[in-house]
Amino acid sequence: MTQQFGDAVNAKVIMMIGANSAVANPIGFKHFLQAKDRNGTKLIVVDPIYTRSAAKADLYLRIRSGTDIAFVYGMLHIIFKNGWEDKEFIETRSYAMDQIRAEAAKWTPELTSDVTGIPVDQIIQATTLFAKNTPSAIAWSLGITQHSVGSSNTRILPILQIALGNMGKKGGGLYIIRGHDNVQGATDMGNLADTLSGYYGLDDNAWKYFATSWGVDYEWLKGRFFEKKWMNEKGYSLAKWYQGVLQEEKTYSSAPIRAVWIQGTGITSMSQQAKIKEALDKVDLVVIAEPFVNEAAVLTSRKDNIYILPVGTQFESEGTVTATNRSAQWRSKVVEPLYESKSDEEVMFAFAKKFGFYDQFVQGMKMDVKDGKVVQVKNDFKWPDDAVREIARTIKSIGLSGWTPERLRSHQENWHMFDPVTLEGKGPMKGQYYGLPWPCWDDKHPGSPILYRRDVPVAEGGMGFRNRFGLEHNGVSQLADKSVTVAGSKIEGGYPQLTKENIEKVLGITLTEAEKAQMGGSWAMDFSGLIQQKAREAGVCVYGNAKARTIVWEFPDPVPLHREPIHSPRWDLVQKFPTYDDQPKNFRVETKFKSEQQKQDWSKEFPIMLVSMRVVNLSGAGMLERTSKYLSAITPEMFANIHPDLALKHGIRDRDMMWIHAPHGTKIKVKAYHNHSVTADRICLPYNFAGVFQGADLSANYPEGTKPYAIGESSNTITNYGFDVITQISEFNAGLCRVEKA
Ligand SMILES: Nc1nc2c(c(=O)[nH]1)N[C@H]1C(S)=C(S)[C@@H](COP(=O)(O)OP(=O)(O)OC[C@H]3O[C@@H](n4cnc5c(=O)[nH]c(N)nc54)[C@H](O)[C@@H]3O)O[C@H]1N2
Ligand SMILES: Nc1nc2c(c(=O)[nH]1)N[C@H]1C(S)=C(S)[C@@H](COP(=O)(O)OP(=O)(O)OC[C@H]3O[C@@H](n4cnc5c(=O)[nH]c(N)nc54)[C@H](O)[C@@H]3O)O[C@H]1N2
Ligand SMILES: [Mo]
Repeated sequence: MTQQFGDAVNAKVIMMIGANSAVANPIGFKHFLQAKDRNGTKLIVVDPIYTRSAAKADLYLRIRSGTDIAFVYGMLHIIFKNGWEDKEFIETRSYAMDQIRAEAAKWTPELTSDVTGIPVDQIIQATTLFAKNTPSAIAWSLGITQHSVGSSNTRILPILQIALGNMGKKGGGLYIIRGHDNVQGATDMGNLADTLSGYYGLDDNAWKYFATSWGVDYEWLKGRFFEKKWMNEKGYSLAKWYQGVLQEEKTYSSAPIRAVWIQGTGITSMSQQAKIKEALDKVDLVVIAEPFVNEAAVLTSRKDNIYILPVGTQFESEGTVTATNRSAQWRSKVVEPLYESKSDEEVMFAFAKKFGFYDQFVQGMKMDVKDGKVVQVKNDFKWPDDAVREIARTIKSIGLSGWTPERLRSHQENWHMFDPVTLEGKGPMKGQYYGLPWPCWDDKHPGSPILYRRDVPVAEGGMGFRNRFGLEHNGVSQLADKSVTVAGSKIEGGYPQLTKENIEKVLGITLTEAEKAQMGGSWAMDFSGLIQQKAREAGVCVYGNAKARTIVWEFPDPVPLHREPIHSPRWDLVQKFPTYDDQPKNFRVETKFKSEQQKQDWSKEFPIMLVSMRVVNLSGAGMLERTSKYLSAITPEMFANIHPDLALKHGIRDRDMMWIHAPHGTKIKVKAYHNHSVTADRICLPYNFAGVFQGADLSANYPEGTKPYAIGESSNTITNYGFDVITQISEFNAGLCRVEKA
């Protein structure tokens, strides 16, 4: 997310595409409503469903699921044709827009309308409103990411903002709205199968850097792996871990997965529930460490070697979480963990002790930097303060270096001293933004509430685009043009990211021998902090001042392309816009694309589109809220929203039970709610239920006294097969089904 919510009042138009924040992020959505009220900001909503957010829109476009790339190209087509693009921005701060322009040329309003289902006049109206009233902003969430083309979706929207010069500005940018309260923090900390913490890549250099910061021997770390080569291999993703157990499709690992440890993540919220059940049944051991009974324990039929360990909630622990706008927030412990439960970190410490690596696990919290070297400075650690210090010392890639437990605590204790719209601190908090939104380069830096602003100095949160992809590509410089000087910078125009090797030349300085001896190889791996110090003195950003690239040459689609969903209702378009080739190795498993998409015309037997939604009273897999009498009373049963025309065609009356069948032979039995938010070609269902599986009530599987007030089918039993080619996120939001009266 490039902005922070308060900045919404500065936008003339906000286009919400693939998000329903009125339900999923009501507090964030309030900022958009305030922008409408206070500033006359226009809201465009693009969604296959007429959502509660759509109900607040000035303009609502009903898009066919999985066709956003086509839609945005349709917008770009009109923009380029009319010359509405920001030519200077494109020329001086972006790379390869000509290739985007060439693709956009194909997307006439007529073709765009045919593919997306949005009428031509609405495409023109929305584009005109959005492009002619800058700064305009985009908000997106899962309707964009949960597709086989999810990663391309997330590229085409920033490209639109670059084309319009809507980046690095108040009122512009991207609201990429994250999910749970700490999803941003969790990914920043490396809860990902394909990076180390702070998005450091899986390579020897990064491992060695972390080994140094953690005060452990690199050879010891290496020895934790079965073979060295696994160290730099992506792991299994949460979306497809079951394949590592079942080994039906080709997998890449030394052995099948034999045990699963589940701590703080849903299992019943993932697609392919039938496969997940099989995998849970098959492994040797299942451990679940959580405040509630994760319904994975209910889904499996196993009777032994399954353990549920009670863990405290957020109210029973202390530390930082990171919000969707990159701001950290200190969280205080309200009570000690209740009854026999333990905090998450205690469980992890006990785990490490049991498996013999506790000393190494906590060593990083006893280390600090002295004369540029990481050395042990104490014999014990204080949780969570020393964990925060370890993070600040290590994670330079996204600029967490300015974090200290003291700074973050003082923000939490002084909420009233921060401006709710700009996040600027007042009085004693002056010179800091609330939560030190990253990048926060050092302990004097205020944080960066809006990314890529060049009208403010780096020391006050400004920066150019990051120089991440080399100095040139196909003979073209990747550095920003001479005219793109960040305010207060000693260097005119673009410059590369700083390394020990180039820093003297780039900044025009001379290092002393002592400085050279202490300095790390690159800004992202410099424990001495000297690179940052020199950069600060020169008004320069350590990561460079580059062009934003609009093509990603290492991806299967360097230029984002529209590709039909794996299960598409338009067989004619499947031929014209086929998906990717099958991926023999996607993370650790074979993943089908074309072979699945083209096997047959799925839409003949399964003509109805399937879209996910959220309900305001339930969150995630829903167990937490379904154990509350009052919250479950709002949605006491699993349901699907279905248009009366479609329902009655199948003899299904309002509140009748119906079967929904998916292409792979799975089915769920749910209550039909006649509803006009959907059209007669699609149905929409919440994903927040579990406890019923393909018609079978699993009530008997709940440990005594733990059955929630509401149980129901998981929509993910019928989520179709399909995964993003880069991230492996499930195609939760596009699929096919058929319905039948139960
Ligand atoms: N069909 C469909 N499926 C989806 C989605 C969709 O849109 N459609 N959305 C997907 C998305 S974006 C997400 S994020 C997932 C979310 O789905 P889940 O990850 O299933 O979300 P939660 O139910 O919040 O699961 C978190 C679990 O953590 C436990 N927990 C809560 N607090 C703590 C704690 O402090 N410590 C520990 N150890 N445990 C705790 C809870 O008991 C709960 O069982 O679902 C995905 N699945
Ligand atoms: N009450 C509640 N709040 C939550 C959660 C919850 O479970 N319950 N979960 C939290 C989590 S983990 C997350 S990640 C966020 C998610 O936040 P949101 O993504 O805002 O939530 P969704 O309801 O999944 O909204 C996605 C919207 O995208 C639309 N959509 C589907 N396919 C497409 C498409 O191809 N194109 C376009 N343009 N739109 C499409 C859907 O119809 C839907 O309205 O919510 C968070 N907040
Ligand atoms: Mo999420």
